[in-house]
Amino acid sequence: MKTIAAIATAQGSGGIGIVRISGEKAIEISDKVFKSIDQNKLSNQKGYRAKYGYTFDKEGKIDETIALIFRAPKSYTGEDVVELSCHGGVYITRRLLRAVLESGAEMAGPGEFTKRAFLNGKMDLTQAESVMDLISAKGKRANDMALSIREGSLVNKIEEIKSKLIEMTAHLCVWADYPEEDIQQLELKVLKKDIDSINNTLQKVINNYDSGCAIKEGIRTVLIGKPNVGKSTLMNMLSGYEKSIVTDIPGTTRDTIEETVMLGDIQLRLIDTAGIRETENYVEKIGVDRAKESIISAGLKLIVIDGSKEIDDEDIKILEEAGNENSIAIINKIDIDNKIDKERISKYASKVVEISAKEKKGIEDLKEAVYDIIGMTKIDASEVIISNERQFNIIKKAYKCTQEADEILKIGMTLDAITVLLQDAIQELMELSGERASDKVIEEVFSKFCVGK
Ligand SMILES: Nc1nc2c(ncn2[C@@H]2O[C@H](COP(=O)(O)OP(=O)(O)OP(=O)(O)O)[C@@H](O)[C@H]2O)c(=O)[nH]1
Ligand SMILES: [Mg+2]
Repeated sequence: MKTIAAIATAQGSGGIGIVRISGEKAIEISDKVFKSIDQNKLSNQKGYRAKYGYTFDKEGKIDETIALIFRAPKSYTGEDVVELSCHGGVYITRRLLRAVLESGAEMAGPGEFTKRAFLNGKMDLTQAESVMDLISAKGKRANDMALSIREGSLVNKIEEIKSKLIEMTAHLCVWADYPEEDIQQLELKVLKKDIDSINNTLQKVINNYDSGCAIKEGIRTVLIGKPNVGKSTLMNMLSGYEKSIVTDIPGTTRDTIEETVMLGDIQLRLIDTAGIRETENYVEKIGVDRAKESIISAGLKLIVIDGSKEIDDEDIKILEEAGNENSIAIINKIDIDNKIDKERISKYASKVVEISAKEKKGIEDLKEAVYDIIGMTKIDASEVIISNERQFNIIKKAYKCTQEADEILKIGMTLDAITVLLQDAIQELMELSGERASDKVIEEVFSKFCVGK
């Protein structure tokens, strides 16, 4: 396989920039561009050694550089790898990469380092996919979720299920040689129990998918309510700075304003909107329409009500418009007064919380309500959470097979049919880990990566 190279660090100014080289000739090529100050060649070094020196091209010295050597198979890709760390400037790293390419390496494609790691058995496909998720994680939960899959939580669970399925189909094949009367009831009971347990595990992974997506991508969350109830104050409080203009003039916010904020370790893609009311003002009217439209695509709706005043028909109308699914009624300004009965409005929303956006009170309750709605509180730390559509679809297909096997077993159909279904489930799970994935699937997975990863 050809030796590949790419800039592994972000394109921009930074303390350090790394050019990564992987392949049979990685060390030989590095020796052409790198001179250690002790004159020792990299090819004479063992793995896991770092050397200090300079990199050069035809025009002369490029920069001070540290060369880090990994020897196959003990490297990220499983091949010989050299990482040349120079100062992190766009020009320097590009010049160094050019020198490396001119010395015999070829430019790496998107995700090619990780793809090689996969092809060389350093990781399975789910672990490879988690690398991108780790890089793009924006909060602790997303970080934990990706790292757990990177460390093998998903592949291990799938391996466990697969081994069980293989054992079961092997048994079934043996039984197939005998008349069914000979199969002991007890054995059928064990079979049923095993299928049930597999179904449970797969179903849990499927059920947690939405939470996984919410953790990874953030939840599109809309802030709605009458004018002047404190939507923008809440937005600013959550984002930690004055993103939205706050005044005591009703109708201050005229357009939708978006900001990504963290609530606990969950990311919300928060949208502040114009206060909803009947208005003759042309510009405000457009804003009100936009506010109403934003409700449709929101995964979470925060309806803010001014608690220092009696609730009125307009508040109720907005609550009704938002609906009582994935919605939180927020009674704000409780530092002044709370004239609103929590119970009375509980039927309009999934949750009701009382806060003071101005005095930053009640935010814990808000966080809990959000966690409850997206199912975070139900997730056990030991469970595998996925946020990847490919994985989700495969697990769903495998589940369909095992579930059908369960049904067939219940109605006492032939064991042959069960064997076929369990074998199908095994095939699906092999696609998940990449053992049986087609080139097209593999291409697709790595095409989403950036160059250098
Ligand atoms: N006492 C008190 N005042 C608040 C609180 N939240 C907001 N306010 C005040 O209420 C007024 C309106 O706040 P905004 O955040 O602009 O309200 P809004 O819902 O965005 O209003 P529009 O953009 O006009 O729809 C401002 O004077 C805020 O300081 C609160 O928790 N307590
Ligand atoms: Mg506002």
